[in-house]
Amino acid sequence: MKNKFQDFFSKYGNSRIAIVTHNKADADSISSAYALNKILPKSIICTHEEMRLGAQMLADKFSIETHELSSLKKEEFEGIVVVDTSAYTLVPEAAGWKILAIIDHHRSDGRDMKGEFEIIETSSPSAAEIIANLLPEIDKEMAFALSVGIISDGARFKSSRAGSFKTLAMLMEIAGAEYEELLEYAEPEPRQEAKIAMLTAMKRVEFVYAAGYVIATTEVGSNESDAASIIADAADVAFVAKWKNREQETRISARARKSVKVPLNEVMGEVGKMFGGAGGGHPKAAGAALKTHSDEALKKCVEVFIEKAEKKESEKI
Ligand SMILES: [Mn+2]
Repeated sequence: MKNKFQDFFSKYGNSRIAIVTHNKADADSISSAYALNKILPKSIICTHEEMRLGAQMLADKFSIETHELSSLKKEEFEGIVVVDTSAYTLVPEAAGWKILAIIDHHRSDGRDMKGEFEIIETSSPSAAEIIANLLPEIDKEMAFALSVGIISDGARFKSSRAGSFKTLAMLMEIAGAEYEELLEYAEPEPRQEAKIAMLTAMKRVEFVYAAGYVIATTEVGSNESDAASIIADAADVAFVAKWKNREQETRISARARKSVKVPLNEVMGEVGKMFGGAGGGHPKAAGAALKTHSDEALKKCVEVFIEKAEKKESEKI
């Protein structure tokens, strides 16, 4: 992977490049883009839709300047580098752009981007961890940002491996930052409206006990992934839906406990296809965008999940 990155760097290191995060950039995505931006002197960072809170805090701290990909003139750029995703559903604006490189850690379902250079490591808990191990030089600011990316995407190290701790320790030393300070960015205090959204989601929770799992569903107007995380802490699996009227689509955020054997990225991928949308992500944290109303979408999520859980159970016997 290091060699692949070297090849990319010697070919495009001096090109005009737009580094693109997934929509609603999180700390992992923005810190990855920021670190690359620092070593690619003629690059800019593009991000679409409001960033997640931790990402916004990082952007403010380091005065990270971001642009809208759709407002750029293609002919002025060699192409784009996509970080922390490889699916057009999460960056529709990337359609039509030449993709020079993809650096990602998501599973292959829903992956429909093709890059000239592809640095994809699905066993990495974060894109930041991949990037931290690729770059020839890391300064104090990059180290701080990448540390935050690693901590925030690792869900309190639930999905970490030995290398994550090693990388983080190395970065923390460069950053000269304590864990507590990094955590303020990686797990920021939610805004008041986010707390209200989460509690509203909890108030509306419905659940079933099937195939050995407590499966919860609910609807929110915002903060669906925060709501899903908090509800999955009490249940085994949570599917949280948000209906977007303007796009006439439902966004689903799905989270599962460590012990859950059904990969949610597969559930989301399948349900996404059923309703003319797409889905994917990680086994314990996944999402989908669907062209149907939220109640129907949630029903299907539960159905498909149970089907898969029962199949897994019967395979064991
Ligand atoms: Mn990520």
